[in-house]
Amino acid sequence: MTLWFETALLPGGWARRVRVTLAGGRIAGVESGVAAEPGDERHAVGLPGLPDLHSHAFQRAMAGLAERPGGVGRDDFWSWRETMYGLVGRLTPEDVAVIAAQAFMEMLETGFTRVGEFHYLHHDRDGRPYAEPARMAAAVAAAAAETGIALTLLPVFYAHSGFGGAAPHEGQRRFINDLDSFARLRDGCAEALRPLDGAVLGIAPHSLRAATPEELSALLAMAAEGPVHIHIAEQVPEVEACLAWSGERPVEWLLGHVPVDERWCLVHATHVESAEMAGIEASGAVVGLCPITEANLGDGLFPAAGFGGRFGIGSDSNVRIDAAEELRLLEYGQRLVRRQRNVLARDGASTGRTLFDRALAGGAQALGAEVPALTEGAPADIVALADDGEGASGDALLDRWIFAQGRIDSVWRAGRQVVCEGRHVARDLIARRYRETLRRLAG
Ligand code: NGQ
Ligand code: ZN
Repeated sequence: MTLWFETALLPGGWARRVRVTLAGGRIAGVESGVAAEPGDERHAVGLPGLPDLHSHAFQRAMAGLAERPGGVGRDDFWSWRETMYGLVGRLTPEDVAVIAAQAFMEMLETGFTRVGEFHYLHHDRDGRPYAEPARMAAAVAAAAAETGIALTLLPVFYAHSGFGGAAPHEGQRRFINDLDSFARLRDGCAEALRPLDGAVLGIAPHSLRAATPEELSALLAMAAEGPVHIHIAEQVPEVEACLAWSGERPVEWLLGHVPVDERWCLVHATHVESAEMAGIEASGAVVGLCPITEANLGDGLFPAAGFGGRFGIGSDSNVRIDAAEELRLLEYGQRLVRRQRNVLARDGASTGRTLFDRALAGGAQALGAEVPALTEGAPADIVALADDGEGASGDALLDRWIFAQGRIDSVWRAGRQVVCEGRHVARDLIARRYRETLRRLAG
């Protein structure tokens, strides 16, 4: 099959009148400056698909349902977490498959073609492992297969409720493993990924709260290659608890005690000082920024303007799934605190182009995937923006999509068209099933 774009972003920059031939899930050839041929499918603007490097798909089921202050005292991240644990207590593997399919479908519709699923809901409602330990991971994999999104599965090791190996809480019972049960779970995850095209298996110590230094070393020995993700320094009380435990800040502790390198994704890294930022840069690790969730949860703001290292974007709690909006909010947070414009633009490119390129490269690195590109031999993971008729060209097309108006028309993943005229090809079925599941969970 051949796609023809009026304009497309190629590795060397923007080109006009571009023919992209797809074969076997990959790009078999790219020609620019050519006319469309009969039978070519014509589109306006071609882009590589973005990676969504951090998701908890099941949390999509509480989107918009925690937006009133609950109980007594201050409403914050920790009270939100109690609400989230309430949802965790009720979900079956069938529910998780349905909810994840809705989330993954929405990701594809907004231009994400790969997701990093930071997966920690492992056990049954009593906290007992399922007969197949990776039963829940298989539900996530089924949702990826159904929607077509590429999956980097990050099975999460979670053993404690706080620094220094504190015992887990009751609300965390579905997450908990020791190193042996986790090794079995990870084998089950590898099995669950086998039928998927382009899947990657990583590993994720949940946070420095949930894994001890000894457990971290054992996990790194267990997964000698592949991505390593960890939540870090998202909340001020977490930084304070880390200082009390170790005398060091979370990122400072991690960089000083663990061999952090290009395999690593430091999710959030919100509360960092300049020496910690320089350390992350030097390590080659990716910072996993989740601007919508970080705003929603009142986490704070990562000082992106002073950071020269690698980053990608994630939809995290999935309270709202929108690739362009994540990038826009990342820039707007910086504008609001610095009272400046175009803070993250660099190398003479526009802000939209800079954000897009950095999130593409950083996201792919964090997910252990090739950097998506419209080039021969690359996976055919392609997004087509509709023509808005306003005459923009080049980087201004990305600026319009991210900061103004833009509409995704089509998405191909591994050469298969999964979004057509802005809608996932299985939207009716996936969305109907999802609504039924949510009504049942609410009832
Ligand atoms: C999570 N989410 O694991 O889903 C976490 C909350 C925690 C975010 N950090 C739980 N956004 O960190 O303990
Ligand atoms: Zn998270």
